[in-house]
Formats: sequence, C-alpha cells, structure tokens
Amino acid sequence: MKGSFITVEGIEGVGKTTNIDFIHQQLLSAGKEVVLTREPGGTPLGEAVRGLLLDPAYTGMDSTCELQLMFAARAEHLAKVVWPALEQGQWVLCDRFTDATYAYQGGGRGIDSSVIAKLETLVQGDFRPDLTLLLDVPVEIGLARASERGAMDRFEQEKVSFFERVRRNYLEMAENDPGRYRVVDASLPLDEVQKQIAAIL
Ligand code: T5A
Repeated sequence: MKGSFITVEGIEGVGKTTNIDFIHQQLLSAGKEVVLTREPGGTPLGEAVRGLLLDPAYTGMDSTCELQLMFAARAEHLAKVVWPALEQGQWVLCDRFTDATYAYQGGGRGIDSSVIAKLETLVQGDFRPDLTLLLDVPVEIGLARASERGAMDRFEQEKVSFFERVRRNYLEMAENDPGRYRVVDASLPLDEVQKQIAAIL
C-alpha cells in the first residue's frame, strides 16, 4: 500500500486522544494527507458496535462475544476506511487497533492469543501497522486521569488487576516487536511526552 498506517495504544487515560491531535498536526505540517480514525469505530456500523461494547448496560458481556464484536467492527473499518485511504497514498492515524484486542481480550479477559490470531488472519491477513506508539503509564495514573472525565464506560469499570494485565501484555508485545513499536513514557508532563513523540516521528 502507498500510505503509512500509524496506531496509538495504551491503557485508559494514558493520553491517546490528547496526543493523537498532536501527532495529527505534526504529520500535516510534514505535508502528509492524514485520515484520523479510531477503534472500535471509524465507520457508521463500527460506531454502532462501539456503543454496544462500551455501554455499562452490557456489563458481564461474554468475552468471545466481545472479541467477535471488536473484529466485526474492524473488518468494516479496514474495508471502508483504512485500506482505501492507504491505497490512495494517505496516512492513516488510528486510536487503537488489533494490539488492543491482544491486550484487553487476551491479557485482560484471558482469551488465548492463538484464538485472537485466527480472527486477525481472517479479518486482516498479514496487514499490520507500520508504526505503533505505545503510551505507557502506571495503571493508577491512567485510571486517575480517566476518572476525572466523569461517567465511566464498561471497560473503565474493570478492576485495577485487569488493567495491570492489559499493561503487561502491551509491554510484552512492544518488547517482542521493537521494529514496529515505540514506547513513550506518558507519565511525564504533556510537553515532555510530546517531545518524545516528535523525536520518534
Ligand atoms: N478495546 C478497544 C478493546 O477492549 N479491544 C479492542 O480491540 C479495542 C480496539 C475504547 C475501549 O475499548 C477497548 C479499550 C478501551 O477500553 P477508548 O475511548 O478508545 O475506548 O479508550 P480510552 O482508553 O477509554 O480512551 P480515553 O479517552 O479514556 O483515554 P486517552 O485517550 O488515553 O486519554 P486522554 O487523552 O483523554 O487523557 C485523559 C486525561 O489525562 C490528561 C488529559 O488532559 C485528560 O484530562 N492528560 C494528562 N495529564 C497530565 N500529564 C499528561 N502527560 C497527560 N496526558 C493526558
């Protein structure tokens, strides 16, 4: 594909939304055409699925139901938004992607990674991000930042131990694939975080 696919990952409240705006501006300044998108979501169908996934009314949702909804939204997102943009030479900047599935449904919920890998192959073949920025903070800092925003979604209501497993899983993936991942210390003040990101970009 002609464009580049950049994903941003991390636990809740790590600063993805805040820093994606910064990354977007950096890429625009470098003259790139950028599509800004997110998962779950990014299409009308995907946003509807996101509503189901985040709604606290579905607390206790079966884990494999959750897993399949993530990939259902992803299939639509890839077909309708991500792949067409990359084919046209645009850059795609995505708030979370399949690494979040390994971290949350794998690390968090305990679904075997081989099961996730099968769905990954079905939905995306060997397509992977060109660069993944993992914003990392200790769980207590991320949850404190997220809780300041008010009402908590279905994932944010999980226990601290859930997010510890998610964070560990992310860090393991980054360690195992240093060619694709860059880990950013997102516990620092925002200007320091953005200096690290700018250097990576
Ligand atoms: N999910 C998703 C799965 O389980 N599997 C999957 O496959 C996928 C794709 C999606 C949920 O779905 C799950 C994971 C998620 O639980 P989401 O909205 O994408 O939800 O993710 P959230 O993590 O909930 O997003 P948040 O908006 O909570 O967190 P952000 O975007 O990381 O944080 P942000 O930028 O809103 O910042 C939070 C607060 O911290 C401040 C900001 O100003 C803001 O107030 N802040 C800082 N403060 C001090 N110093 C810094 N350096 C700061 N950076 C930000």
